[in-house]
Amino acid sequence: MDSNTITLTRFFLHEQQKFPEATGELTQLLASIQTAVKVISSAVRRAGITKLFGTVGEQNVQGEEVKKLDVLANELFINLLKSSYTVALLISEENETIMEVETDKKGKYIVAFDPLDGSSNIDCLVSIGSIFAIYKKPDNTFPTIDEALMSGKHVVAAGYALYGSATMLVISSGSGVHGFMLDATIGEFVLTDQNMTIPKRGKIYSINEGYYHDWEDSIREYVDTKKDPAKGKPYGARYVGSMVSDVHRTIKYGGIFLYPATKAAPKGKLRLLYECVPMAFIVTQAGGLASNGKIPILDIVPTNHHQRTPIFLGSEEDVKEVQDIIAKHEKCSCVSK
Ligand code: P6P
Repeated sequence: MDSNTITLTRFFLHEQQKFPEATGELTQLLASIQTAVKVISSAVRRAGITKLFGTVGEQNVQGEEVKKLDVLANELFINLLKSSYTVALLISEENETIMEVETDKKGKYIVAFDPLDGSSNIDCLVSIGSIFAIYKKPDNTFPTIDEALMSGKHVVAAGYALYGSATMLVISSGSGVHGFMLDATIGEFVLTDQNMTIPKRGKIYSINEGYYHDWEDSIREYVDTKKDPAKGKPYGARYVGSMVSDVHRTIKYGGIFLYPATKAAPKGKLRLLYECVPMAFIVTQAGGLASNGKIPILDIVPTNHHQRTPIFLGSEEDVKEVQDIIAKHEKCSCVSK
């Protein structure tokens, strides 16, 4: 433990000095999120002992079985965000409606979050995560419920926590992507990966091949080329089934993560505001690309706070390759009409 350790809070206090107009509220908000993640990390690692595995016997707005840890994580995010005095509106994967913070605690930010993503993996000890995006109106006024739906262009910061072999927070506030490992001996997130950048091309593709026969022809063609030695050295296949794990590996090693539309999920499965936008913001800040197959994820203007979207994100050249195949099939289908 050196005497000059850069903790997460110290790092963002320094970052905010670059902006004379900074009020310190974003740093205050990130500190609250950090606390929620520390408690969730502890709960996840002790879930088996404290009987926090299993379900609560209800379904959430997404129609998914609610796990006990989902409830705890969601309540932690809500309580800590509200008590940060920086947030006006909360959008949670676990809550059907948008939550408005009471007036005396209100701030200028909107936080959209998935408090515990990948919860189907909890009971078998596979890595899971928390994902968040922080939005703000250009004029810094407090948003009303009617102003809650903003595109990724209004994101001021985003991040994810990975509860894996270590607990790591990866955050961007628009000046690069930075990774902080939780040092449980001192209860602090310490800077370990400054300015994370994604390789221009990778050697891994990440998709749930169980839906192969459900995909569009373009996606089948893309995945087939990744396996075909005649088209170049085949890629490796990796798929955890927890978005945070699959995206973190993609940033670290390069390659592409794909969750396309399927017959079961014609608009894709992953949610725009609190899964795809935060991951797209981070991957873009790391020098990669994130699109719905046609336009950047960050350009999509939401019409519903739980809406879903197909997503293709990762190394620039890999995402461009799948976009080109999608465009080719679109062109062919237009011609054949
Ligand atoms: P599938 C987890 O349930 C999740 O929301 C993401 O974390 C993950 O990327 C995706 O769903 C996995 O979905 O259909 O492959 O099981």
